[in-house]
Amino acid sequence: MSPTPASTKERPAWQALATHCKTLDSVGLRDLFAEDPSRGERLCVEAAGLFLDYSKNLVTDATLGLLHDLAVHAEVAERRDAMFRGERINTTEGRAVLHVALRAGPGDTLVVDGEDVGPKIHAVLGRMAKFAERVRSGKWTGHSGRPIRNIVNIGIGGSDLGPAMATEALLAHSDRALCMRFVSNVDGTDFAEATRDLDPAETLFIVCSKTFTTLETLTNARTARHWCVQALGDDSAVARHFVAVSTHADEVAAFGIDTRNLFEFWDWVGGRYSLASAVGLSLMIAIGPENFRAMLAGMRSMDNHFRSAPLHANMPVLLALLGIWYSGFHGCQSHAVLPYDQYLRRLPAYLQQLEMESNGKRVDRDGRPVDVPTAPVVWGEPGTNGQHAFFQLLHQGTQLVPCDFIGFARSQNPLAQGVHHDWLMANLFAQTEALAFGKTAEQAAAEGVPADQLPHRTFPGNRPSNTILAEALTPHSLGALIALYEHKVFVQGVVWNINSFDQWGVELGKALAKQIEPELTSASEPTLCHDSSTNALIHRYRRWRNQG
Ligand code: G6Q
Repeated sequence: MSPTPASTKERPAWQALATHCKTLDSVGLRDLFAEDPSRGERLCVEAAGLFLDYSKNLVTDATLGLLHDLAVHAEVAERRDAMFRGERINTTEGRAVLHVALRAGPGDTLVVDGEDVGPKIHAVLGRMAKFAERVRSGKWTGHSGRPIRNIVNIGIGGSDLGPAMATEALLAHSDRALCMRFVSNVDGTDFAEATRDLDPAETLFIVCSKTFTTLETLTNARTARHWCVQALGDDSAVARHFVAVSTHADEVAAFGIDTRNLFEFWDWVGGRYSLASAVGLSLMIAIGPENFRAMLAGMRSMDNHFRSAPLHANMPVLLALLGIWYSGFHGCQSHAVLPYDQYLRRLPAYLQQLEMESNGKRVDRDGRPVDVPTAPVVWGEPGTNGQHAFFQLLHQGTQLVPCDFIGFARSQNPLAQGVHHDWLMANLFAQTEALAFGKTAEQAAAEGVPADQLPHRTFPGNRPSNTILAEALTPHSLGALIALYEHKVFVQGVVWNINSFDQWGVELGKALAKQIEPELTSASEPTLCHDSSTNALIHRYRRWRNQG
């Protein structure tokens, strides 16, 4: 691979796009669809059971050609292959990035530091499956011999968002007799509310932490241990009510969890890319090993597509390039993810971490300033709820917000002979149409809108969106969807020439909190050396805290 130039903006492919963008000022989606009646059938791609329609984007064939050139010049294919080869592409942490190995097929070879990691991945998956079956069948009993009915995953960030999102997404495929809870926040309310109606004798905690040193997780885990031991009256209860997921057996043992109850993963699995590892144990217990394997198969199927499809017909590459087109050339600073499926309620939060923690960077892989905008703010809510709230801004606001609409042809809950679902999907299609084509003043006037109201009741259109459809929300399609976005993030990171796999930006606040906590709790008034705002806030907190 050739050394990457310092400036992304100065690259010929970027410059060509900048020039091209100016020529599109007067081109709208109405014209593009009128000029090419087959555009809606042409600008789409199907892979791993997902169908992507990207025709309602502000692009011409020339735009797509230039975006393709950008990907070629950024060596997307070469860098993708380096990731799959297990090279240490996470340079600031000196690690390989091999979450794709977690879902490789039994016969596939994926090598890290000369070792084929397949056998150990499958060994852990096998142990997880055995354990999950024991819990699901009631054979794994608590300290007092009662079967486990409640599973509480304690973890945060990458050790929470994936399993929490996927467990909710696959509720319809879950054992409903089990009660699944997720505790992440150091705010005691999270633990208190998650456990208030649970019987400790029937509750299993999964302490999920790659490092096993994370403040929030260890604080919650200690509280959980106290809650459990106090109720069951015996320290040895921990053995039946706590298991761990981590890369650090020593820390797990130091916490007091028997390492026979440890499900391990490896440092080449990044937190936010770890759902397919033992971090997915809570999910596997909820949906069963077979469904978990179906999710892995969905991921694998998207991995294979990403690895083999030509860049111009490669779904993650297309999503990535379209995102770059809007942030880099249209000034878009946010991106909405709009799942038209209530089960995907947590998907926007999951993708928020995936995209913003991976690509919210301002220096390139060599530490030089990046001279183009990187990750936008990712946000969203399920449809149709969002339509009655923030869609106003999407349709008529002053910002351009590209959107991903995600929907399914068949509902898990086809109430009233499918009436609910047909309305849901009618709304999805209607929104993408309204955003793209809007309503002109002439159309509104023809509908009888009074002249003085026309400015308020016209819709500019030209608001871009992708539509992702699958037949149904299943473990397989969810897996494909997750891998799709993982690879989208990867491609964007390559084009922006940033390291998508570190997260140094979360460290400073953590370090300061460690310094401030004793200042909040010390018996004597501390001497504070912060700025005047932080000092005054700490003083006020101490005053009010101690009055209560
Ligand atoms: C994810 C991040 C971060 C991490 C959490 C939890 O990519 O690294 O969100 O997952 O900070 O870390 P532990 O799993 O080590 O507790």
